Amino acid sequence: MNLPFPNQLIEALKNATHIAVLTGAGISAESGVPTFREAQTGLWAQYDPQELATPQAFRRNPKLVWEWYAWRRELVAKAEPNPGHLALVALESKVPQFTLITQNVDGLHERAGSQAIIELHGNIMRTKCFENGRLVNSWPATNDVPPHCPHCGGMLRPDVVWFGESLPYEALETAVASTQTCDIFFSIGTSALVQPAASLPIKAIQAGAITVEINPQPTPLTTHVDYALTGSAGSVLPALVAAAFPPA
Ligand code: BV8
Repeated sequence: MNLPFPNQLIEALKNATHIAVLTGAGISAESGVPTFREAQTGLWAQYDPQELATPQAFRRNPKLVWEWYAWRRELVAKAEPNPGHLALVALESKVPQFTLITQNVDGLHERAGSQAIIELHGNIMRTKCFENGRLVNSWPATNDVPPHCPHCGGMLRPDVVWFGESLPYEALETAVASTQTCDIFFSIGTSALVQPAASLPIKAIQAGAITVEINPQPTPLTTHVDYALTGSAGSVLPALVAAAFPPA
């Protein structure tokens, strides 16, 4: 791990007025939530997540897709925020403006205590009707898998953005706006492959922000950022925040 951190990066953090952060599945890896592209474990090893996370897959086999998300929901419910999530909460308290943009659907940033969260891809703990799009908090307990909407009888689905579906307009607009005004943009724990999220760090670079990537592996973004910090979010982030804002 890159210790000590470059002085210029530490100074930039200390003087930043607006920090924006994009996170991906990697920041939840140390909470025990498998990353999106890691081989799914056990029963799900035979499926490609990219194939399952689509409306076509849900129409073709609603039971399989519903059960995949039920398995993931259960796994996420047992997970706890890790030091990487908590370091972002600490960082948020140190700067005048902080924008946290996440591709993750696990809700761990919220459970860690982050405030300004933009969920680009929705949240696996919320459920909505596949037909009318309305959020549903409860439904009649039947043996139906997937269960049905109490309002229209349509099938229920997780409130996440599937491949081929548009991102929530407001969320994307706010995320793009933050790339234009932030002093520093972090890309943490993402393979930088999924669009349009992966275009956010590029927009920040074009707007003149200082850019930082935190990832144990190189990504298509690595050669474009100012600082590529090689390592896990759970160890690099706490060390970086402590270096820039030493405990009193
Ligand atoms: C859309 C929710 C308009 C569901 C997800 C250009 C423009 C627009 C669209 C496209 C485009 N080109 C292609 C498209 C289509 C598609 C796309 O991007 N395809 C890719 C694969 C080429 N995009 C879409 O369909 C988007 N829709 O743009 O609407 C539209 C409409 C119609 C037709 C066309 C366009 C919707 C995308 C959202 C899909 N939904 N999730 C669910 O979760 O089930 S995306 C999914 O991937 C997850 O949300 C995940 O967060 C996201 C990104 O993956 P990562 O987070 O990066 O995770 P990954 O496993 O890949 O990587 C983990 C990283 O962590 C690795 O780098 C690893 O090294 C690192 N790591 C591991 N351990 C650690 C760590 N890092 C730090 N610390 C550690 N300890």
